[in-house]
This record gives sequence, C-alpha cells and structure tokens, in this order.
Amino acid sequence: MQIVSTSPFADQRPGTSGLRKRTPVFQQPHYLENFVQALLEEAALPADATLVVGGDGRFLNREAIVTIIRMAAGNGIGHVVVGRGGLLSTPAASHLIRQGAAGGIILSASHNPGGPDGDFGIKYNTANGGPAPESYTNAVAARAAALTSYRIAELPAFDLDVQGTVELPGITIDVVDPVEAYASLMESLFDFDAIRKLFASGFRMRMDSMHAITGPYAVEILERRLGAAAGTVINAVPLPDFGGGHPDPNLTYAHELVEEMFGAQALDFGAASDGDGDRNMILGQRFFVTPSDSLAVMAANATLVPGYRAGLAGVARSMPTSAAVDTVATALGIPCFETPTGWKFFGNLLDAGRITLCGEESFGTGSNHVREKDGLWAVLFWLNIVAARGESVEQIVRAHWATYGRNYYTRYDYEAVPSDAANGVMALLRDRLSSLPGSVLTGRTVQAADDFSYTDPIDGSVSAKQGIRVLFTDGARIVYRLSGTGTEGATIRVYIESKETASDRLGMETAEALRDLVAAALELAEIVERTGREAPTVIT
Ligand code: G16
Repeated sequence: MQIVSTSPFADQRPGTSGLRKRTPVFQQPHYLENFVQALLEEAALPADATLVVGGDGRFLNREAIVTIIRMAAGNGIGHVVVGRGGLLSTPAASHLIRQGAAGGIILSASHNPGGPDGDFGIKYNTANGGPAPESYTNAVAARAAALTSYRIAELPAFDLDVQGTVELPGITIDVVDPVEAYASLMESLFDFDAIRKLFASGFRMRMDSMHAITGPYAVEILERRLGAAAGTVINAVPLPDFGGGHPDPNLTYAHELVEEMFGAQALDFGAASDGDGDRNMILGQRFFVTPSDSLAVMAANATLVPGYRAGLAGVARSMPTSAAVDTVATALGIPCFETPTGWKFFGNLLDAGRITLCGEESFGTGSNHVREKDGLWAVLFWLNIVAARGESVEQIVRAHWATYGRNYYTRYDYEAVPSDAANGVMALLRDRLSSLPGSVLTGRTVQAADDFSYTDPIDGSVSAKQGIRVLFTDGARIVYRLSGTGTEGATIRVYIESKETASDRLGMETAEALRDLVAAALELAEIVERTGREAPTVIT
C-alpha cells in the first residue's frame, strides 16, 4: 500500500448528483484519486464491508474503476463487487448495493456527452442504494479541499471482463453479470405474461438506448424475456463516446427515435434512456408524454401493476415538476411530497415507507424498488399499463387529462451562460420576491413568491435556496433555478406550468397554451437582457 502525497483541489464540490466535470479535468494527475480518497474517508467503511463499483461505460470508465478498486484495497476495504467490463446502470448499481453492500461508487455524467472532450462524473451511494445525502456530499467537498495524501494498493493484474471471484492480497473482487439481478427484479414487479402477450399480438415498439448503458439490459428484458421483435432496441451497444451522441432522452437529442415515432410508419410505443440508464422518455404513436404527466399516469394506474397492486403509500415530486401528480394523490387520498431537485431528496421518504412512487420533470421516475430513478423500469411500467388497459399511450393520457385536468408544462434551458449573468438573474428575482404577491402578470394574480426551502420530514434537515417559485391563484407556476449538473458556465432553467380543466381546452399545443406565461416569465427575470440570448438552448 502506498501513501501518495497530493495537493487538494478546490473545485471538488458535488452538484445535484455527484461530481461532474469535463473529462480532461478528471485526467489531471491525482484528481480522481483525491476525490475517491475523500469519498472513502467520509464513508469510513469497516474492513468487512462490501463496496459496489460500476459505471456507464463512458471514456475513462475502465481506468477509473481499476484505480478505485486499488484505492478501496489501499483504504482497507476487503470486498468489491463490480459489473463485468466495469459496466452497471445506475439503477442496477442501486439494486446491487441493496443486496447487502455498505455503499457504492457510480461513474457517470448521466445524460452529458462522453469521450475525451465530453464529461465524466463520480458519486457515492449509501447502503440504502441511494445517492448520499447533502450532509455527506458537503463533508466530502470539505475533505477534498484539504487533502494532502491518498492511499492506493499495488495489486496484481485482474480482468474485469471475466465473471467470477478474484482473490487478491487484502481484497476480493467479484465480477458479476451487470444485467441478471436487475432483470430478475423487473420480472418480480411487472406482469411479464401480459406484456409478452401484447408483443405476440403485434404491438410494436422501439427502444433507443442511445449507445449508452441500457442496451444490454433492454435487449435481455425486451427482446429475450418479453419476446419483442429482434431489433426493437436500437443503438444497443454501449460506446465510450455514445457514438458521438448526446445520450439525453428528450425530443431534441433522441432524434432518431423521434423521427420514427412521429413519422408515417410510427410504431405503437417508443422509449429512450440516458447515459447511465436512470432517465426515460415515453412516446406513443406521434405522441409525447411529458415526464410530469408520466408520473401522474403511473400513480393513477399503479394498481394495474403486480408490484404495486396493494396501492401507494404516497408520492413525491421535485419542486419544479408539474403538479399533475398532486391531483392524483388528492383523488387517491394519499400524501404528496414536494422535494428539491435531486434524487437524493427522495431517499428518506422511500426508506421510511412514506412514498412508493416519485419522479421529476427531468425525465426521471422511480419507486421503492431501488433508490435511484430507473429508465427501463418506467418503460416496463408503461408497457404493463398499456397491456392491462388495452389502450394506446395517447388514449391513456387523454383519458387521464379528462379525469384530472391537464397541467400544461414546459422548461426553457439557457446553457453555458456566464456565471455572473446567471447569478444576476437569480439575485434580481430574489430582490423582487417581496413585491410580487398581489401583482398581476398576464391577467393572473400572484398568490405567493418565495425561494424554495425544504425541511426533510424524516430527519429535519433543511435545504434552503432551492429555486424561485412564483405561484398564481389559478394554480399556474413559474420556477427559476440554476442547474447543478452542468459543466460549463451556468445553466438557467425556467419552468412554466398552467392547469386547465375545461374539457374544450385540454387539446391545445403546449407552446400555445403557455405563450403569455412564458413571455411573462422571461420578462420578469430579464433573461434576454441579462444573458444576451434571444432563445433558449433547449426547450422540453
Ligand atoms: C440529476 C439528478 C436529478 C435532477 C437532474 C437535473 O439527474 O439526479 O434529480 O433532476 O440531475 O438536475 P439539474 O436541474 O440540477 O441539472 P441525472 O440523470 O443527471 O443524474
């Protein structure tokens, strides 16, 4: 075991989900090692602990995993479980951790592009399988900023591509099939017979794995176990640079899928997942399901799915996510929690049994089956609902709107804005907060305006300054926050929502329904003046 002297890095502060930086930043000498040392010291795992390690296969994944295993040994951890080839989707890693490990290290920058000029990332998940809480990530940042050495073992060469157990001095490495345990978990939750019958009846779907981690999982589950046609999964081979693509499952980046699903030969169902397999996009034939609606539809139909037949204890959504699921929760008579952005905020509620389903506008949905959001799980959930109801995706969503009303929803992203300008926008909004209540914007009256603060109902911890909310008396909302996952400058996110219940107003185009509110939102924050951007980078 070597103790290597090092200098601390001041920028190793985890964001919304772990530490995400440009790949060359991680390639600096000692950069990865410093952060891993800080993670392991803060985790303080006992010698008999098991650590799960895996990543989404992006450039640097394999080298980083070898380094992490050597550092685990150097820090006295006796047992590591690693996915074959160093691969594990984020939800599969969460599941493996929950099988008795003390924690896990997941390598991914999620939906951000990979490769030598792309992004890389690393995060720590605790024994419940979920992302470590803020108290832990803050402590890691403090350690990383003061670190003077790290511990790493010289180990004989080991092969990550061969499944099995490798006994090395001081450490046992179990190389496991990345897919098997996860696929069995899915089989225990969903009605595979009903979905198999759906495919056998001629139902056709496309799953775009975007050359990211879900390819092997989707081929095994959809094509092998459920009998979907060979070729159902496209871009199924994970590549270190995701084939040059941007593995973010939305209407902009999953364009191959979108072209097919909105074209003349559209199939019945389309889905996509992201770099590390925790996000999802659901499409019907020429029909897009917003992530916020997806969560609401899942909640309303959960008892059609075997794993959720007993009903839901409660639901949760992140603050910027639309309130569509709130309406369902009210109808079901169950609690609905509003948390800050970041999957880590759902962990306590899930562990305490207060919620069963949760989700976010950022293409993430999940449940108490693991402690991460789960892309393929969401796809299977939808397939199960479609099979049980015998209706198309569009019919299901339109029926949902007719029952619960429709929350028109859009998000504007301004990426790579100079930090000063972005901070200026937020400061301006904070200044205006106290004068907003009672004022009228586009004919709507502001009921309340605040900087969202969350008190965790389980441990009482407080997370302040989680985004500016402007709430109107008619249920409309505007939310502003800065992203915590970008790697260049700042990303301003503006979320706009309006609720409609009148039956003749449920079928509008989103852009049309929200036009005035969007204009008011941009004006209130002086977005164009302060950023110099006439248009957002991405609209979802
Ligand atoms: C992460 C978090 C999510 C969050 C998303 C976007 O997802 O786990 O909770 O909604 O980032 O965060 P932000 O708006 O701060 O960029 P992922 O899929 O990137 O791990």
